[in-house]
Amino acid sequence: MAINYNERIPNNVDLADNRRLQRALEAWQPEFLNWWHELGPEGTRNFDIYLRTAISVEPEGWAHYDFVKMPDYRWGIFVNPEEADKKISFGEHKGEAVWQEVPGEYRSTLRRLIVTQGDTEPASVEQQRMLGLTCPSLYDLRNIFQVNVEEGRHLWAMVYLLHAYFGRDGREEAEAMLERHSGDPDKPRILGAFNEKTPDWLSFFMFTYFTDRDGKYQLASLAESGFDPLARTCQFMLTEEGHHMFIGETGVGRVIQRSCEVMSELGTDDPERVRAAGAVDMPTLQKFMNFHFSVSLDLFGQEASTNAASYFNQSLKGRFQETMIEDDHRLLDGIWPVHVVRGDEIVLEDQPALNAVNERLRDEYIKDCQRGMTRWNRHIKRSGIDFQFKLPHRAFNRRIGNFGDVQVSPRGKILSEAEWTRRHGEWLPDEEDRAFVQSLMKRVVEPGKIASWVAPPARGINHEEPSTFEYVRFS
Ligand code: BYC
Ligand code: FE
Ligand code: FE
Repeated sequence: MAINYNERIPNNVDLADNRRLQRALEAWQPEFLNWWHELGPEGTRNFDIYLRTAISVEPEGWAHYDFVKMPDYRWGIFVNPEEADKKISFGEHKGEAVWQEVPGEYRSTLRRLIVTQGDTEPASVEQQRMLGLTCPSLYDLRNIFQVNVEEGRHLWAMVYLLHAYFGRDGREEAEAMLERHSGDPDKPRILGAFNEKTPDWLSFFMFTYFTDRDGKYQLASLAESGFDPLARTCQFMLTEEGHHMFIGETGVGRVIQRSCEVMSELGTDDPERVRAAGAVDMPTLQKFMNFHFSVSLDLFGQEASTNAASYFNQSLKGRFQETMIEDDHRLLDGIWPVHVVRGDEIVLEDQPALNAVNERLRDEYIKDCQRGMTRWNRHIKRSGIDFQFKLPHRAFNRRIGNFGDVQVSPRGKILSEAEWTRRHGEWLPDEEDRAFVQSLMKRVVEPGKIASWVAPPARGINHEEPSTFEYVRFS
């Protein structure tokens, strides 16, 4: 299953054998490139960047590392191979052969899922487009480009499905992907988090830790789909996703490490003095975590969702690692504990598992967020600093679902509007915090040099030495 790079659109889906589809995608390609030039990474023309490119979909050896001149990156369409005799693993169609074509009755539902997934990919590129101008090091500059080109490729992945399986409506949806824009008041991106700003590198690291991780869980659920082309597409996207979350975890980790070093050198944790030394104080980091975690929790949808129940029943979107779960995979009479507001308290209540599919996925996600945070906390402890980060309560700062119209503290206490107004600045970054973080954003591009607020990476990309390697060459 090697990928053919001799064609205009690199692919492993035999595009050359389907002239109509090939022509349709070749007509979309220049629109994508226009979008990339206008709303992709700012000021990167002619940068020579050390990037990985997919060369096969085999788990081993799928990636090739080399310098790529920025506009010449080759976005392609890569799908995992079909498995012989693969069966649908959940929902009404459990046990039937997976579908290689779209079942007529699920056409609009599937299209909507694919459009929602696809919409997030270019949205994130738009959100991050100015960050190259203030990169903390060449290593980080290279990493953000890597994420951006791969999110661009994820858009290609969804656009391929739309063109290949949804005819004219699919082509129209593919065009609309380039017409909605992050934060656009008239044509915003579909999901909330993708209309927020990513104005600085701390936000970028938080985004790749918390929001790309929603990508992992959503893609994993779609990778279970009875519609096999979607499942196989998402399986390959997940291979790329690991590195995005790695950038998030190590990025936030390096910021924390630098703050710990500064606190040890100064012999104080006084936030003002940490800031004066050019590092980010721990309370500010906690506020950024609170923000990105809560905004990402909204991406899982409502706790009780008939949409999610239908997706599951119709065998279109499964649960995380569906085949590893030991139950009937139908959820006919299962229950799931769900957080709900009762009076002035938040309590756990058993609800039908079928309606709680979103909440169950959110539960998995929260556990996963906690794992990286535990690793950060371990490093803090080891460096002798008396501080531990904590995930806020899942009801904190939510817009969607059971907690969308109550105000809740990070510890899970329901607050009056007045108390929220008075106190939210303790929990979420305020303008002054954001202005401070922005003041740290200075471009550093000498090989091996690094900004004041972040520690150097422990390891380089593809075993290259981070202190000398020129990850990006400017010409
Ligand atoms: N913002 O029944 P509900 C990624 C809407 S990230 C705005 O709970 P459902 C990436 C909802 O659409 C992964 N609106 O909805 C990461 C619905 O609208 P209607 C992206 C929202 O469908 C970083 C209504 O509220 N992939 O890949 O069960 C960088 C009722 O809600 C939001 C996917 O999302 C929101 N946050 O669940 C790059 C997978 N939440 O019907 C990339 C595909 C809900 O009233 N999407 N609404 O008009 C889905 O599976 C589902 O659409 C959702 C929502 C899980 C998002
Ligand atoms: Fe993605
Ligand atoms: Fe990603």
